[in-house]
Amino acid sequence: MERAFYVGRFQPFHYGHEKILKTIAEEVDEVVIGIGSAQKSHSVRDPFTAGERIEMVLKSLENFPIRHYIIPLQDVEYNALWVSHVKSMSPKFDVAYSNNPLVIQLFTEAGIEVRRPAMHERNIYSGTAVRKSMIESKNREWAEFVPPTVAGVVDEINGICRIKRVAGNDD
Ligand code: NMN
Repeated sequence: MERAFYVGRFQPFHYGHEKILKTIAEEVDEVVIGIGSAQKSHSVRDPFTAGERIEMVLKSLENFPIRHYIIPLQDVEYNALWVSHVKSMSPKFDVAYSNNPLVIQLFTEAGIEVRRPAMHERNIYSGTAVRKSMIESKNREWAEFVPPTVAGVVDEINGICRIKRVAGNDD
């Protein structure tokens, strides 16, 4: 039985994340999904709360073929302590999946195997691009980058209005 760990901010959860999770599901038996920077919300870079992001991920993985745990992970001030923090919050895992250079460095130094999942059309399916589209879009262009379940959560919480306001672009 092999269990993986995959952390992201999921601001918001988009098709790029879904693709990576499908790859992970082909390679391991279980995955722990860490909702990173859980304490952050209501900013342009981090518009959604940990609870909202948990709902986005959970609803999008309804038919996901392997067991998955979703855990919120607050940031810690000391990068050197982050892996210990993650280990204390997560079910035990055998391998981490990440393309984030800092995450790769910290896990590698801690002796944890890191696999780098292939990224699918990185420039299109990136959180930054989706958030930019949310701020600028007039006709729900952003909704093309996320599963319908995520668009549903964003609508329910009036998320577009929120991100436009915090970006100062709500006129
Ligand atoms: O690649 P993204 O989507 O940004 O996700 C990585 C997550 O891991 C972020 O939430 C980041 O804050 C988190 N992280 C936190 C620390 C820390 O708290 N010192 C270190 C490395 C990664």
